[in-house]
Amino acid sequence: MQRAIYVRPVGIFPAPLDEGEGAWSGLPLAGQPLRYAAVEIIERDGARVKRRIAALGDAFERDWGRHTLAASDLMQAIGAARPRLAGLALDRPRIMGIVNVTPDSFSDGGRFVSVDAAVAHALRLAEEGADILDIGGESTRPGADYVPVEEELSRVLPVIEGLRPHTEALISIDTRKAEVMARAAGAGADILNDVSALTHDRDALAVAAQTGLPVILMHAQGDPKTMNDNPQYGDVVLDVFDFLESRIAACEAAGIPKAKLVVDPGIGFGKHLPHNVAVMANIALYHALGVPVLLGASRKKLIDHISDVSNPQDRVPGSIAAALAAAARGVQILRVHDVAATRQALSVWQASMFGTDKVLA
Ligand code: 9MG
Repeated sequence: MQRAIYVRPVGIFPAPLDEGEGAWSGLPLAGQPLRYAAVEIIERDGARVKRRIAALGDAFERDWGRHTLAASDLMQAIGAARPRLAGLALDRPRIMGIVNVTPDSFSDGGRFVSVDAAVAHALRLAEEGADILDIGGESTRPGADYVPVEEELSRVLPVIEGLRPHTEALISIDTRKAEVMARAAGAGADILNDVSALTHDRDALAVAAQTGLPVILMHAQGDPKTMNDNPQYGDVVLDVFDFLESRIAACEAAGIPKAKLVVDPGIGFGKHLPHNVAVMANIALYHALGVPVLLGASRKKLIDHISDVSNPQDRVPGSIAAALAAAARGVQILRVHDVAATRQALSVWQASMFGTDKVLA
């Protein structure tokens, strides 16, 4: 369903270390040490979309007519601290390291197809500072072929079983298939990461609910095989919001509480360059969904489109730029290939942003 009003926090800045009583310091952003100073109010009526920036005072004083309650609910959702995700505090940006257990992975060329190599790679990412290890056995890069369930299970289960006793990092299973979700949960996975937001497999909602695990709901338009042929949107930023909001509602109706959900706008999934950059520039809008936000831009094609870097392994600087821009907008989880480089960049970004290396250590 299409919303009539959306609110995006803008003017995001580090919270003053000493927020003296009565001192104005903006409004809180998702329980992070960040504040916002203004909002973009977006009104939508069919194809008509009106955007305007309002200072917080104006936003509160103005009568938004029949939208007043909705606007205030959205601002409430933007401000609320997010609960821990599988025990992980989300008051600072967290790193999800990518472990592709696929022969055709788009960026590591299938280098980690053997179980031992995949486990060793994952443990190295954990050493380098990954909070979450995302294990995937089906490539979802544009044009990728479908992988049968038995094949996917044979790729990911031994890796999860091999990893579980050796790391305290959280393990997420990147899959669209209900059976893989259930078996991965049994093998010790902590989080489900579904690029189809539990729409691909008709059993996925029920099975995800049964596992009791948190779920990452990603937006995609179409199936990986053909998704980037001709993606169509009214307004990509708002259409993605509406889709994610409807998937949160579907999860809640299926018994998955909102406290266990994460949303992800799905960079590159049924999106061309203008769609991807619009979503990244407006990513703070998704805080109004009231759940943590994840961004996965690492080594993706959009970096080539922007900077002309055809080899995915040469896209580390662009990947880090995307991650830092997202962190500055309060995005809680960054899905990356290059954990050590991202960790270093985030640490320096945090120190420069907050004036201390202690704030988010
Ligand atoms: C599996 N996978 C590939 N890209 C992704 C992204 O951007 N987000 C999430 N959640 N998963 C992804």
